[in-house]
Amino acid sequence: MRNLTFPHELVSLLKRTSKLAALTGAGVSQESGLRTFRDAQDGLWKQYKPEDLASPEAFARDPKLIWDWYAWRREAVKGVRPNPGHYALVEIEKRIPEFILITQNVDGLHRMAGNKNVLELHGNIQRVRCSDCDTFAETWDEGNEEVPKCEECGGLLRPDVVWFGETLPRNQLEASVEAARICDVFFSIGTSGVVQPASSLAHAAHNQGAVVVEINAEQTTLTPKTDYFFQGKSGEILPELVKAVWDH
Ligand code: BJW
Ligand code: ZN
Repeated sequence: MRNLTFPHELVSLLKRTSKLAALTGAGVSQESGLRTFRDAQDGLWKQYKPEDLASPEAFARDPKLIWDWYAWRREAVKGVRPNPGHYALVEIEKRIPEFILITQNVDGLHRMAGNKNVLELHGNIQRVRCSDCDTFAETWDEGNEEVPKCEECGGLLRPDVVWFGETLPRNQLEASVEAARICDVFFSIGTSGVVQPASSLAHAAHNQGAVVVEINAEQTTLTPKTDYFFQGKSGEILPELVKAVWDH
């Protein structure tokens, strides 16, 4: 692992800051072995673009295809564990009085790692609900030839995630907007920042005067607006940052 040094002003700011909001994306789970959303897909799913599968139109056109894609991803998520980046965010939550973790990830790894104050903006892949009446399903028959149906109304079951063109869970979005509005420091970690409205949170935080810190393997459209940009893996940079700020 590289030996990272962090600017003194950032270390000193993080020591005294009381309001920090962190937005995470698929890059944070990459080191747990999950593909990022915009990475090329594997195996059976190589021929599809994820953007073309994550929509109500795609589900209406071919519900079985979409159900199978999510069933495959649910299996992939079951076998993975949080990585050092997730655990570093747990350490940060313990040290910052008003810490809020806003995630676009549907994999549940932040809660598994131990973060408490988590807003899941795009839902959770392990939950399944009816596409007609919204009733949650506790169990369903995965091995069926057809998409499993709702016990209440017979509607098709679907993952409880937010697809393109759908609105985000209202309470989670409102709390995220408020966190971006009042925070002193905003972290954007492992997200390409191409999906609205999540990506506008960092810009809102920047516009209200928060210090914006980005950690990403690549530069993004947010990078020019950040106060600090650290290029690399969040599973390496976040633990080093925690050490530099609080382990002295
Ligand atoms: C690492 C790393 C390591 C890798 N360490 N870093 C035109 C203009 C503006 C907006 C729109 C528009 N047309 C339509 C819209 C709205 C649309 C939108 O934003 N579209 C854009 C793509 C153009 N948004 C919506 O529809 C949203 N709803 C909405 O706006 O409602 C109001 C409305 C309704 C109707 C009409 C219009 C408005 C809903 C968005 C829902 C997104 N859902 C998904 C799928 C969830 C379920 C699933 O997982 O299948 O959420 S899409 C997908 O993208 C997923 C992710 O959460 C989200 C963000 O992706 P993320 O996390 O950033 O991943 P990647 O892969 O893009 O990036 C990974 C990053 O990690 C990269 O930068 C790497 O470099 C980095 N990295 N390894 C650190 N180890
Ligand atoms: Zn139903």
